[in-house]
Amino acid sequence: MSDTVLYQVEDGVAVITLNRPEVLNAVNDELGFALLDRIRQAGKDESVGAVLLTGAGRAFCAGEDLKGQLEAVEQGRANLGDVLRRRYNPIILALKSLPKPVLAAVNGVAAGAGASLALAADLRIASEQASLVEAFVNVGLVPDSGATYFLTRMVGFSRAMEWALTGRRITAEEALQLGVFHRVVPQEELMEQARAWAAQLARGPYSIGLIKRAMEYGATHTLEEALEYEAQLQEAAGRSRDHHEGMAAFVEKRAPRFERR
Ligand code: LHQ
Repeated sequence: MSDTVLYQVEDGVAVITLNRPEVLNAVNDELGFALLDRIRQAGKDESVGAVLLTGAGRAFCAGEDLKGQLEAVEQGRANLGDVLRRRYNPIILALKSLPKPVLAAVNGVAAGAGASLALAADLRIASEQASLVEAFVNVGLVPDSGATYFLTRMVGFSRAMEWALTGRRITAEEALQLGVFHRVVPQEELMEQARAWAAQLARGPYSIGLIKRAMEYGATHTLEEALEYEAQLQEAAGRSRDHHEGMAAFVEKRAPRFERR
């Protein structure tokens, strides 16, 4: 397996680390496909209850590897639509459809498709030095890998347009104010806090996967559709052992012990 993506399971958390620090974890074919494999592996592994996605070195991810991209363009073998369909889009969909919470620990700059990766996580904890750059416009491209979908929903159309058209650096503080980052902590505390938060999420009930689905569905459907979908998922959650355990723990005034069943 490629060492461009590191994978380690501890405390029920699959820690996935993008690992090309010399190019700020820019994504080439090798890293992209390794990342997809690792996300799928975390999905299948029953001992994994949450995923923690981060980057090695001083950056989270600088997006597509522009050096490789330039070479491909000059050799006439670049089809960016294909790159997205084969590599990035499956990664984004794999993260969103994983029935386990995904926490991004944004340890530095997240640019272009690298920012989209952070946005595709369910939650984001970031260091004070982190930033987001919708860098696409700076290299003559359009926002991709879900940027148009995530940003318009997270910060509203007007702000998303400004970020996309300027390609300016969004500080951790600004992202925190707008709710794009959920927590911002000093750099030296980032991984410890991220691991603790992810481990806590991993101890959650079976319904966590359903919650992800319900929230995504509710954000893109009518009230009538959302109500019906909630009813269907609640029926499933209501039959889970963890729901029973949750009620029993409440009545017995103790902490629940969920089994993700
Ligand atoms: C890099 C990169 C990089 C290679 C830094 N590639 N080496 C999807 C599908 C298909 C095709 C195309 O695109 C896409 C979506 C996209 O992701 S498009 C957007 C691609 N990304 C960017 O445009 C971001 C480019 N990088 C930057 O703007 C800056 O590097 C940022 C703002 C991320 C960080 O700036 P600094 O902290 O000043 O670092 P730096 O620029 O000095 O970079 C450090 C090294 O990393 C440097 O290498 P060197 O050998 O000079 O030390 C950079 O060349 C390399 N690097 N990003 N994407």
